[in-house]
Amino acid sequence: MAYETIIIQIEEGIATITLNRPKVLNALNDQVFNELAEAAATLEADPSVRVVIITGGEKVFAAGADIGQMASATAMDMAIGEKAAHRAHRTIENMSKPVIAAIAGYALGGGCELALVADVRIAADNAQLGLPEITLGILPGGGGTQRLPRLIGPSKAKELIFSGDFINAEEALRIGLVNKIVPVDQLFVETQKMAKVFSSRGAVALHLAKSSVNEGLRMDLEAGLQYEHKCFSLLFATQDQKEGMKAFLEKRPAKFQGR
Ligand code: DAK
Repeated sequence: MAYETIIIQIEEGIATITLNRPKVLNALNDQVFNELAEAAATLEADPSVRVVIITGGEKVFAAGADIGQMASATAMDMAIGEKAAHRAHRTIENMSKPVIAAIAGYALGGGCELALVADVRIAADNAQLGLPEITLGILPGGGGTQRLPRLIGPSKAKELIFSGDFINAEEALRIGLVNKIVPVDQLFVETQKMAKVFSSRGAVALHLAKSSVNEGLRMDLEAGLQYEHKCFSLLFATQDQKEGMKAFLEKRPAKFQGR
């Protein structure tokens, strides 16, 4: 598929998806979400890709869903059928590979919600995050009312959702919305560094660790612990487990094959 609103680059097993609608601060319309879903499915199926980075570049991550597209929508338009945003979120969130959001500038509304779908968020020091939907007379409908409280707790999430206020990178780090802050001119270098660490690990162990966390969050603790144990046990069927432990005992770095 030829993409018009995103750019994909793959280098040394690390795929970078860059949102590319600079004139509207990367506002997310259905075309962007459809292309994101398609790209995520394609990268998931590509065994050479080990880690995925989603970014908007150094100026802006995304200023939210495209308000122009949403302004005249009816309740039925919103209620009926699977939404492109939900499909994109689900496809990205369910990838077996780690997904890192590299955030510079605004990550607002649907932009913040897209970042919430990633496994890890790295913020540039110029990042501003928020869920301003309330100021438009709506609520965060792309998972914000669900994923944000699970990440930072309901009380702080409600404050952000009810006020619509933007927060800077430091506040985002303080409340656990992002994992780290880096100078904006180091955003891609630092994100690549983290991606390289992830890509050096065993792909099956990464996949099952991610699944264990994500699925576990949908279960009660006892069911989650049982699910974790199934994932853990399954890893003893992999060559990577044999290699990882053998390498430790032989005092050398492991060479994982992702099998
Ligand atoms: N949509 C469309 N265009 C946008 C936009 C957006 N979200 N954000 C900015 N733009 C456009 C502006 O209209 C302007 O276009 P021109 O006037 O040049 O044609 C251009 O980008 C530059 O923006 P500004 O001139 O406003 O730039 P400033 O630096 O002055 O301000 C700003 C930057 C980010 C503070 C401001 O643009 C702003 O407040 N933008 C809107 C932020 C916002 O309210 N975001 C939340 C949108 S609602 C769902 C899935 C998702 C969602 C809902 C449901 N389902 C699956 C059901 C998500 C909803 C949302 O995200």
